[in-house]
Amino acid sequence: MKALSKKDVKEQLPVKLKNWSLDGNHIKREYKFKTFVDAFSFMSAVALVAEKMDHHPDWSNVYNIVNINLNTHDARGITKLDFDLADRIDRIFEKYI
Ligand code: H2B
Repeated sequence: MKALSKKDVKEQLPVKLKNWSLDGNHIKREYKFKTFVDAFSFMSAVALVAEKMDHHPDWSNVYNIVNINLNTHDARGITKLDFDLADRIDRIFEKYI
C-alpha cells in the first residue's frame, strides 16, 4: 500500500472525513463520550474491526475522551487503509452519540 501525498490527503480529508485533520504524519480525531464505559465500549468495538482489517489505531483514552491517530506504519505515511479505518470508526461512533 503506497502512501498518499500530503496534497492528496489535504484534498480528500474534508470531503471524505469531515471531523479528521492532518497532523504531521498521521490523521487524527478526538471522540467525546458521556461516560468512561461508553468510551471503553467504543474502543472494544473499534479493536475488533481493526483486528479484522489488520490495521490498528494509535490511540489514547482519558476518562470519556478517546484520541485516535492513524497512519500506515509499513508505508511510513497515510494510505487508503487509514481512510477506510477512519470511516469505519466514525460509523461505530454514531451508535454512541
Ligand atoms: N497497523 C497500522 N496502522 N499500520 C501498519 O502498517 C500495520 C498495522 N501493519 N497493523 C500490520 C499490522 C502489520 O504489521 C502486520 C504484520 O500485518
